[in-house]
Parts: sequence; structure tokens; C-alpha cells
Amino acid sequence: MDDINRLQTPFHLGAWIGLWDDPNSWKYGIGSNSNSWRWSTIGETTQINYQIWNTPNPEYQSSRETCVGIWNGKWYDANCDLARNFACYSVTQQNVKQYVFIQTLRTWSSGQAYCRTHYTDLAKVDNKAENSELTKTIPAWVETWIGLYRVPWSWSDNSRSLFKNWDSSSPNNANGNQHCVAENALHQWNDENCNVNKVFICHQVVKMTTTVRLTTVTDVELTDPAINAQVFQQVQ
Ligand SMILES: [Ca+2]
Ligand SMILES: [Ca+2]
Repeated sequence: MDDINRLQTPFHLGAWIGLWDDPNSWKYGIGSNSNSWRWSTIGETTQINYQIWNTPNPEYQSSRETCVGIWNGKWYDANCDLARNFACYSVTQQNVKQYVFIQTLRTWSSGQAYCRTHYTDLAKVDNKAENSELTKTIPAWVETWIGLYRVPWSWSDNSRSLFKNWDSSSPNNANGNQHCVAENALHQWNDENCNVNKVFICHQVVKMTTTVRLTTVTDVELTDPAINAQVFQQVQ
């Protein structure tokens, strides 16, 4: 809020700030940026980049969909709070993933906790063969959580602050194309279409210099460079 208070000029039509949900990181790829997809068991994406979306997913509807389910062999993003069946996996000694379909309705994170207790984690899928194996364990037309998720919104300068100041109706990803953030006259934030022209606010980090002024009472000759150096060393 100190930073917010430093933004003094109100802009009634909104001013762009550096928060965004770069669609190139999650809509068109598994990605490697901070707001891209991650596997539950490793907490990050893989270099393999295998994906099989049920288009138009992932679409991050209403800014609520950050967990992934599988349905008839294809993936979709959905609200993590929905109760769904889920798929766990464990790894054999031959390093082969074995998938287990759990026929109990749970939220994504509740399913994750169950899988971590009884197996390795929620299902991780790295290639087409594994996706087929997983699909075989799941009855047709049954929505099932897998271990893919993402943390949306990141800062343009790649800093890690989790602070948000959304207005009461944001973010909502209206029309499915609101991936950049502007602040209103009250300095509250709204997700909007990145292609709209707005004024914008930059930032830079200013180096602060501190000056210390000392008064000393002493008999020594302070103009002597050697003594001067000693005093300076003490002050440092
Ligand atoms: Ca979706
Ligand atoms: Ca919005």
C-alpha cells in the first residue's frame, strides 16, 4: 500500500501497471514463465512440453480456471473448487508411471492431498502414450482432475510480489481476453484487454545516498591523511 500511495495522479479511464497474465505463457504453450503451467509433483513445468487441450481450453473463464482436468482423453482448465473424480499416479521400480482413477468427488487440492498420502501425487502426463494409459483407467464422459495447475498473474519486471489490489469485480476475464491490468482513480485494479490504448505508469528504482556529518573534538592533526584514513575506517 506504500507503493499505491506513491501513485498520486488519478486516471479516470485507467492507467496500465506492470501486472499481467501473459497469454503466451499459458494459452498457447505449457511454457516456462512464472504464470505458466506447473505439475503438482515438481511444482514447475517440464522441458517436454507435451499438451493435449480440448480447444478452446485453456480459456481461464471468469479468471477462475487454474486447475486441469481430463475428459475423454483431452485436457481442460477448470475452477479448482469444483468437486470431481481425480487420478493419482505412482512410479514403478522400472520408472513407469502407473495411474489410478479415484472414484470420489473432491476439489483439486483435496484430491492432491489424497494422492500425496496414498500414491506419489495427482497424475503427471509427459507424452501421448502416458495420456492414453491414463485415459484407459477413466470411464468415458467422466471429468477427472490431473496434476496440472498454474499460478496466474505475474509482474512485467519478473519481480515476485504477491500483493494485489483488485476492485470488487476483478479479475473477471470478461470476453476471455483480459490479461493486462489497469488501475482506476481509486488505485484499484481491473483486468482489461491488453490491446486498448491507455496512459501507463513506469517505475524505476532510485539509489538513495546517505550523508553522515561528524563533529569530533580531538588533539590529533586531522589534516594528516594517515589519521584521516584511520578515522574513516572507524566510521565505516
Ligand atoms: Ca475451461
Ligand atoms: Ca475485467
